Amino acid sequence: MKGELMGHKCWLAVLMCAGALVLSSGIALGEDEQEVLVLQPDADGIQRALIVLDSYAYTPPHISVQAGLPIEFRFENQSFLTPHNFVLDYPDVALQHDVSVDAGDSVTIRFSVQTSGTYTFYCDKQLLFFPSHREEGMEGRLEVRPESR
Ligand SMILES: [Cu+2]
Repeated sequence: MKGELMGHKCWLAVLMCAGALVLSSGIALGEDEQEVLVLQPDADGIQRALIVLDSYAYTPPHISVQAGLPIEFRFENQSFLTPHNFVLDYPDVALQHDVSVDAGDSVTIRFSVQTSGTYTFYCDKQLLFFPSHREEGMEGRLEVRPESR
């Protein structure tokens, strides 16, 4: 493309590409060498993520959010028959959720976390005497970054 033909739309495209690069750099490596999805607030200030539940994993398994800002998680259970859930059990910091998602279903929750730290979430579903889903490895990590000033 010739330079003199670059109108506003082209520059907008260039800016969006640069923005995409910045966004993709949000996928960083954690201390355990696994990918962490680092959420930034959308234009409306909400930090959003889609989390897929399957047997026996969350995708993505590691998510980083900022303390004090609203978080919106949409859970999609892609298992054919197996119900899963999303449990966060930290009453000391008012972070308690037990969200059940039926097979093929989806559920959206909104919450926020005031206290920075690393919190483990897991699925505690269990069929009869079989190991629980958590024992099968169905757990993940929510990292809460301190509020920026
Ligand atoms: Cu499960």
